[in-house]
Amino acid sequence: IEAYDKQEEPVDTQAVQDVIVRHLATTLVKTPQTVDSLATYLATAYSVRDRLIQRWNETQAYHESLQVKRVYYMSMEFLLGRSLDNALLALGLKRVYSASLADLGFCMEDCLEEELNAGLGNGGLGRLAACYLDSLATMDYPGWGYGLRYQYGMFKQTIVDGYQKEVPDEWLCDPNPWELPRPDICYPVRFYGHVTSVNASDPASPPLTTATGQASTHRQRWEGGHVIEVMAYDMPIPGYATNNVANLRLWSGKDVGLFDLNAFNAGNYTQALDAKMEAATLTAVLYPNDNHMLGKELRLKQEYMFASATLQDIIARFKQTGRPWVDFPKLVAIQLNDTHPTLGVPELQRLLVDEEGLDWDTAWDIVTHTFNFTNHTVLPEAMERWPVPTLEKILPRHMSIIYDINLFFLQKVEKVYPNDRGLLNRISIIEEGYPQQVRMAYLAFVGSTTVNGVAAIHSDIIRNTVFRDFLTYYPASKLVNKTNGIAPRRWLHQANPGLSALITEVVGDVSWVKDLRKLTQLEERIGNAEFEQRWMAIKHANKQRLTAYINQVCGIKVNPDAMFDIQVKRIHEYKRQFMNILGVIHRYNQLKAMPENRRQREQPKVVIFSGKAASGYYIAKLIIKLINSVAEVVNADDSIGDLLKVVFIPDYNVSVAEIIVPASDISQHISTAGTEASGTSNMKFVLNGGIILGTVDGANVEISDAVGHENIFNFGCLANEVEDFRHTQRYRPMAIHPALKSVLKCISEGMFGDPNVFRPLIETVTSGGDVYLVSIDFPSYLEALKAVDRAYKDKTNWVAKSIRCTANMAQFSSDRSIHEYAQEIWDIKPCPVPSNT
Ligand code: 26R
Repeated sequence: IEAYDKQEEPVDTQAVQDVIVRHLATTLVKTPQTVDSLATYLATAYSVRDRLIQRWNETQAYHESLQVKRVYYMSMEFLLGRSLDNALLALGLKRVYSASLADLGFCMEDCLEEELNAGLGNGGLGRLAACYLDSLATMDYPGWGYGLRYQYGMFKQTIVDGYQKEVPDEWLCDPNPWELPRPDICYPVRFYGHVTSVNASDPASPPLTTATGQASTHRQRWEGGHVIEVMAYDMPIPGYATNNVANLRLWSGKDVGLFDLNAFNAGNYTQALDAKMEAATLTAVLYPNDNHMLGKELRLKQEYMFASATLQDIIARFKQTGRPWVDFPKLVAIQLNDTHPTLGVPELQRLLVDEEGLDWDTAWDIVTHTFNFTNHTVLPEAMERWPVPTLEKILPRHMSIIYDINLFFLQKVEKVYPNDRGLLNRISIIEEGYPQQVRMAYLAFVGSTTVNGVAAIHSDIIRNTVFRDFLTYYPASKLVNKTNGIAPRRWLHQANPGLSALITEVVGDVSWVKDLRKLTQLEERIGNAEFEQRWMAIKHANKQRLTAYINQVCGIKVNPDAMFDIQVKRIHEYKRQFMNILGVIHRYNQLKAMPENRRQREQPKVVIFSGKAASGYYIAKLIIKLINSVAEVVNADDSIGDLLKVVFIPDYNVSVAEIIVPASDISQHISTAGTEASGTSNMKFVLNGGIILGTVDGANVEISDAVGHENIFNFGCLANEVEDFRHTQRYRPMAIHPALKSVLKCISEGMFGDPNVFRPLIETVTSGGDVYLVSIDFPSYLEALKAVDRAYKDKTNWVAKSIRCTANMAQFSSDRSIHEYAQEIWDIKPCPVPSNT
């Protein structure tokens, strides 16, 4: 790591330039006359990629030769963002490359800006998967990610007349240097068709004897329907200051796939072509809804093609080792990132029983010792359930396997709890009703060794709610907590170069990037006026960078000397951006009501929002409209000026977050207690010296414990009070607090434009049961905002808080999370790849 710090890599700028120029000329067919910044970016990326591919090959070959156990992180979403800057820093080549580009007459910053974001995810869950790959690679763990290569990732958001408009995300319109097409790695995936029992006299499938010497009785044949072909694309994921390069394998439906030969032979040419078309459609688009399940058949097909291709691939690799089937869990651990990849469970069972001829129990033992499952949400509407008739139609063999899994499971439970029909009903994987539904979380639970929540409070909640009954049968130790983390490489070293340099100076070298515990050394500098000055200067420079961005994309001029109060995340009722903007209206009214001399003593503030709403989420879209309408009125009010500005930054994504996160004075994480599983942006802001204003929810709780409760602003009712309040709200509407009443009145009297537009939004609080308890928490929220204003006045105290926050964030590094998963769930060990040079 020393070498990375001092840039002692044995590369000179001339060698780097030569490779870039060669790629410009040969790969991109550019002459000095035609070269532009896109070509420069691409040539630079190709030259970095050359190095990555070499290490990637060495890594895979090394791990294969040792037959080490690997983890496969299965996730329908990976929000990677950009790769070039990250790769340059990981390889210790940032400075050499900047100098080389400068020599060639190009600017590194412009070059980095050319890269499109890989936005193959919605929000928290997808970005977590990306941070986890970074940590796996950096800590030398043998690990791969598996996901889908959507043609269109998360939509681009534009704001038209204050409303969100969705624009397709054409992230693949430029060549993508970070993916390696693998036309040789393809698998067939079947849909529909029918199941027949295997005929012992059929020479095509002789009755296999099983590992226990008995003929498999569960073996079935699934045939007919149609078969599509799925192809792999690999993305190298570099570890920081190590030779290890992990792999992210993304599947894509092939538009030129297998012809459905049956249909073709029957003379039905167009039907045969349908299957080819469908394959391309399958991975065309990422479903942009998070925390709300839509029962779309195309989504189910995506989930299955993902599960099937991945499990076929893992099995093919396992077979190459020549090891017996019982060794499968000794070489393979699979993590299910929420329930989205859960069809992997019945798919592995099917492949082992039907294709490989193992008996049911041997196969099931392998399956349950291979999978583990992470739950990321408790919102009931986000729980995946698929109708039995749909599954029977599209995946008939899987439906019968799920029935059997459920039957054997319930039989075992019944032995322990005889005569408890209620219990059996409650924990059945199949939910009774019209139609019956398969509860995917239950299937994942039963199919896994270990199940985990993503923050301490969240794990406690799922222990006492969704999985409560399961823990009367399974040992309590089956459900564990693994608090989320964030990659310090991207979220501090890369996003905040100023602060990173200062920390490196304090620590003495850059080793903190791999060991965040070293940040505690910052505490010694608290009280050192010169250091505190520099700390604040860096924050100010980051606020200037954001100010320039806001001016560029919104055309709004804000004052970087004002307090920056930021809430950026998916727009959702449970995250309560609505409460935030109501607080803004309250502040505006108060300022307006003050005499001029009093007003000028108030703290100037910029309230910044950013985030996308699911395209079909009407209320969330109205929240965006309201924010923009309030912004329009407030920002145009000359009597208020810099005292209050409201900004909605369009198209929140990873790159935008990298600009926003380092620039907060305060950030808001104000979900109704018990609804935000963890949150990860809270960690990002605090790591960058931002203070947080938050409810007692998700990882806020552990962050408070780590940085000290005096350094965080908490408010609102507690998770265990929420149910009682909800009942009170729903059946005996409580008197609405006068402050809330008056801001709602402003909206409904037209202060922010046509009040009819906002009526459905207001009604969520006044007559819709106020499910997220805005009316309960609003008074304490206003108090907390006041406390923030007071504290911000005392700059010395504030900077001390800020330093203390950063200093105590070690436990929120994804390195810590991954280390725990590796030791306590996956049973994998670091396996550093020796250097060849
Ligand atoms: C459509 C449906 C199946 C669906 C539900 C939920 C699709 C996507 C989601 C996303 C959820 C699971 C998600 O992103 N959850 C977030 O996970 C983060 C990482 O653990 C947490 O920090 C965050 O609190 C949680 O909301």
